[in-house]
Amino acid sequence: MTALNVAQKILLANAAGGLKQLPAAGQPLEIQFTHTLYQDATGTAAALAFEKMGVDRVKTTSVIVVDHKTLQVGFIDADDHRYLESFSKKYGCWFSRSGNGICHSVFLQDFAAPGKSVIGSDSHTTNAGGMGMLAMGAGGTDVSFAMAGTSYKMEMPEVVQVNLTGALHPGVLAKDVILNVLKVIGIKGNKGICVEYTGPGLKSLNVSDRATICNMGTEGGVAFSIFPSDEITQAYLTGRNRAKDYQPLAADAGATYSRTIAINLSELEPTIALYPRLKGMDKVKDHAGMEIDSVFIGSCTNANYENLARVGELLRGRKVVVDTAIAPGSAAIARQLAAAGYMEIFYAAGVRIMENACSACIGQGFSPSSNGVMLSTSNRNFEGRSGTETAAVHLCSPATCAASAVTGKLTDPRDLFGDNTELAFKLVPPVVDMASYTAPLPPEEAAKVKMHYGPGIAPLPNLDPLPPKLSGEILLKLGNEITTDHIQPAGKYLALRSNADEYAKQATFVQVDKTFSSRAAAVRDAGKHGFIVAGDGYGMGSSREHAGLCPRILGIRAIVAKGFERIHLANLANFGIVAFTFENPADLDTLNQGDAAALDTSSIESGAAKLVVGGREISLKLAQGKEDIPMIRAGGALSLFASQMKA
Ligand code: MIC
Ligand code: SF4
Repeated sequence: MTALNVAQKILLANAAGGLKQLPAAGQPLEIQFTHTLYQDATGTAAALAFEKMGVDRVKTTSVIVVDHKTLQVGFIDADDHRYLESFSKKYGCWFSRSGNGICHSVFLQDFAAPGKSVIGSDSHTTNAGGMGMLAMGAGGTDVSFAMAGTSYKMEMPEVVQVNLTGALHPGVLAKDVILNVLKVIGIKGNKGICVEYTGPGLKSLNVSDRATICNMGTEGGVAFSIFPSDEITQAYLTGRNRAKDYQPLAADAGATYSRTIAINLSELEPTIALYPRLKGMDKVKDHAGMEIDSVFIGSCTNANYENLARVGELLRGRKVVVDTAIAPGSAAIARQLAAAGYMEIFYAAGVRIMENACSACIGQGFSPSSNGVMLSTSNRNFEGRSGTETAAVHLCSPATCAASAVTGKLTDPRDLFGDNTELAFKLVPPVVDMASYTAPLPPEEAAKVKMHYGPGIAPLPNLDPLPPKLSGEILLKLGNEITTDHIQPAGKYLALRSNADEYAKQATFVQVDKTFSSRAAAVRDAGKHGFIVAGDGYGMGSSREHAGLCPRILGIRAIVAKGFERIHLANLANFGIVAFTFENPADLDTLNQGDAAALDTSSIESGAAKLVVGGREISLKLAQGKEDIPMIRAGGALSLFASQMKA
């Protein structure tokens, strides 16, 4: 029998239909997920899609968490929460209400289990890979189909090994590890790979550290990251009264990988990812002294007990000199911090304690000032994400953030506290409180639940089939690394997630070109079709399917780019937008916004098509899989589903 690595083992264990042997890398593979996760920003649209599927009860362990839209200025957020709560009760899910914590933090602590699999409507669902779980992010429609019991189609990834040796020095944290891994793999073009962590260095990383590392693998665009499940995993689960969920998971002797990256933890230093889009990944000491205006310590990446307790030790008896906020990852973490005395230290240091939610990570409060410089422990620093377009947000570890909050300048924590400062912190028992969730109702009770639809919740639009001939104009020409925050920004627009028409009208590409949505709607209303052309890395970042749905509502039927990121490419197919790459990437230079363009879609099954611009033919390659074509032709996943139901 072939020796398997951990990634291959977990894929095989969760493959649909009792598969005996995995396909070669790049070949189709279907996964039957055991768990699913929705959060409130993507969850309403996903739940509306689930309701259209006519299934009475979810087929997976399904967890729904309110964590993104918790500002509740006006009725819209609260209505969405109520809708999700009623959905959760009606269809048999676990519900975690506002304040209970960030979806990935609560999922890790109370639901993630080694050997199992989760697909979530949030790109950082990968966090649970730290528990030896197959954990992937996807668009909400894909998650809803998985909840309804359908297998998820993906390509068998190549498995890249990151072999860890040595041990981290005090003041160097898991965040520094992943920033250094990202420095090697880059932030785009990794859609066909997954990452497996191996080596003697594993022993110095606890489950929270491992989750931090898997969480931010998403920033590299990899399908998922995974750690083995060992005695450290077992101790974590036992501490949370979940010893029965433990199962060991290790690579077979002689398992092979497509590539190996060697990281010696002892050589790593505090690292900073500069604004925007994780530029730099430099040593903190190379930028030490940079003036800062504010510090945010939170997010699903590293707002865990161990990291925040270390922050507590760094702040003990000190005062912060810049506006500093801490948002614990969950109520359980906040209560553990309180029990250990760290909440008192935070308040005494002058820190603002925020809700146990996404908070400033997604521009839901604590936006920096104009031209401000913020240090943040979160995982993304896309343009405008903080809510302040002119501000720069640099990403670093909680230790670097805490040291810098005390000095008011970017500071290597070892400079403030000494190279040998053991960041030992107080360990108190974790807080386990399953009563903080609403557990799935028994079917008889679930059947009686009445759904709550607030006035801000609009049904999903019906999407028409792809015409055989597209003809219209290039509405937008874009460069490289267009993120989903460029396409469909969050921040103050998050409230519109439950009303896709309005979200499209007000927000699509608003940061790039304020005229886009009205120009696109005019082309659409004239019976023509809009095209977008772009560089490499199109659609990086979030799993938000509105970045596919809203452009589609505005009449975009085809996008041509030098390269696409994985989740977004699937979202485009789910909403009936056909995606192509250039046969010759230099052709992008010859195209301009406003050019009249036409495209014959009648034979895209061949994998090729021509974009006709000013009499010239530009050769294109289909970026989506051929198996996606029926869905794209039908107008999207739900349109295809509806037509199959009728047949
Ligand atoms: C993010 O971190 O960008 C988000 C907000 O959590 C998104 C989901 C969303 O857009 O609602 C993600 O990571 O997928
Ligand atoms: Fe929430 Fe930020 Fe994590 Fe996204 S990255 S789930 S916004 S904390």
